[in-house]
Amino acid sequence: MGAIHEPVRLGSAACLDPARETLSRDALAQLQLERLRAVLRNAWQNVPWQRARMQAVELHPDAVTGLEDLRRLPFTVKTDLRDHYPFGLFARPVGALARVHASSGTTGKPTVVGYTAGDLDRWADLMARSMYGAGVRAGDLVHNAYGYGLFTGGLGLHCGAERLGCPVVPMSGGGSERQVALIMDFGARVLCATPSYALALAEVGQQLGVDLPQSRLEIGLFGAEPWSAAMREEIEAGLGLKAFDVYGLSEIMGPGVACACEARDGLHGWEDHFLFEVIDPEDGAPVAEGEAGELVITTLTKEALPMLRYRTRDITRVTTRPCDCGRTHLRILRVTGRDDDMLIIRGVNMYPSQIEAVLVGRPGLAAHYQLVVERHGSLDHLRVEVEAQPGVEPSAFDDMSRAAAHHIKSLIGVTAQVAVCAPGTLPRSQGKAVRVRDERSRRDKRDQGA
Ligand code: DLL
Repeated sequence: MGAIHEPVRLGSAACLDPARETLSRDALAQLQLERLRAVLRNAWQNVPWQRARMQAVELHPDAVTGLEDLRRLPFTVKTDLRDHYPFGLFARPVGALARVHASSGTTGKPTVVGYTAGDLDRWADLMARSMYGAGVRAGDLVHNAYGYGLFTGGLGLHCGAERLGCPVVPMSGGGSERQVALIMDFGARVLCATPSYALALAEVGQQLGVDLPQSRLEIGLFGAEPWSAAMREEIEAGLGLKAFDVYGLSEIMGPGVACACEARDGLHGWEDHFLFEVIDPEDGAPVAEGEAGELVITTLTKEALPMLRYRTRDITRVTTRPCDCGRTHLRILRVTGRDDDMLIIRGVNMYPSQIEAVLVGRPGLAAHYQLVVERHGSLDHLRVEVEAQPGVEPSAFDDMSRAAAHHIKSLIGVTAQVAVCAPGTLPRSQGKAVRVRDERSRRDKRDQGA
């Protein structure tokens, strides 16, 4: 648990929608089955590609008798959306949509997602439910520093806050000095941002001599990228608030698919709207509850873009154990990284977040870091660049580097060269942080004369 410990309110009193949020597991499964049939019918009737896939495994929506029938369907992956760019997997004509969003992706075409008015309505409800679970209440001023635009973060949090009855300051990312000034002047109680941008705001506050921990901020809703427990403590100390993890992805809805409650022991995944599976990423087989694997999500109520067994690439564990808060919906434990972010350094598999967990909080080191993967001859080489905290003597950098490399080796098993650098030298994020600089492909391109 983080730096701030507070008693947890027990029971359903702290739910926005207690009837739904505390349904028995049996009642939830029954509701899921009814909704699964409806979403399969929607896909069958309106998305020819989906119907063909159902026909191929002889799964007619009306013949579904149990949730396990879904397992007969193949997975959906991101490239399926790209292959049907822009609207080929939509179950509604473009004219019937209320909004589109898209995620940029690093290569090729963006992934485009669409919403009916009903989808937006349910999204706002779920986002409001998530925020309420984290302690946000009607009337709280919400400073929203997630990017507005095609990214789902800005508008997702915005509409959820409005649905809850909260006034919103629609800042978007960037312009950090102004953000700090307005947090102080307006007296926001809630900050919404990526964890890396929240940390950047804390730093700018310090540089400006503004005492952000003394501001009226009390709650932070941070997500859209992996972040460690150590990072949470840094952010809480730097901003003087309690930090909550919020998870989601555009293909499924956007933010608010899952969110931490006041117990902060995992993120409740809203099972009345989504069906969660965890699979072995290698062979697609289900893993036992509590085991790490790839999260697969089926939307149960999406009209415009029903997603069946979508492989998120996110690695996590889930539990259906009762939560202290009284909610019955399963909990997704911290998402430690994406399958496709995994690095293999001389045969050792690792995620950038593991390095973060080792480095952040070590004496003298700041929470600003970047991983650089290079190729030395035929071998991959990992260099970790991490900033020293302001005030640390540069003469101490070498010893700090050696100590950090030793800890990385003993805790993760990876040999890394650590370069402790001066404060302020690494790039700061305004949204999702870029944690890995892969210099291998650059070298390859140079070699090919590109
Ligand atoms: O990042 C939606 C979002 C916005 C979530 C604001 C939370 C807050 P995408 O841009 O489609 O959507 O990226 C989705 O981001 O598959 C994860 O890999 C990662 N991600 C999202 N939330 C978390 C989190 C938004 N809390 C991808 N922890 C997902 C770790 C997260 N990773």
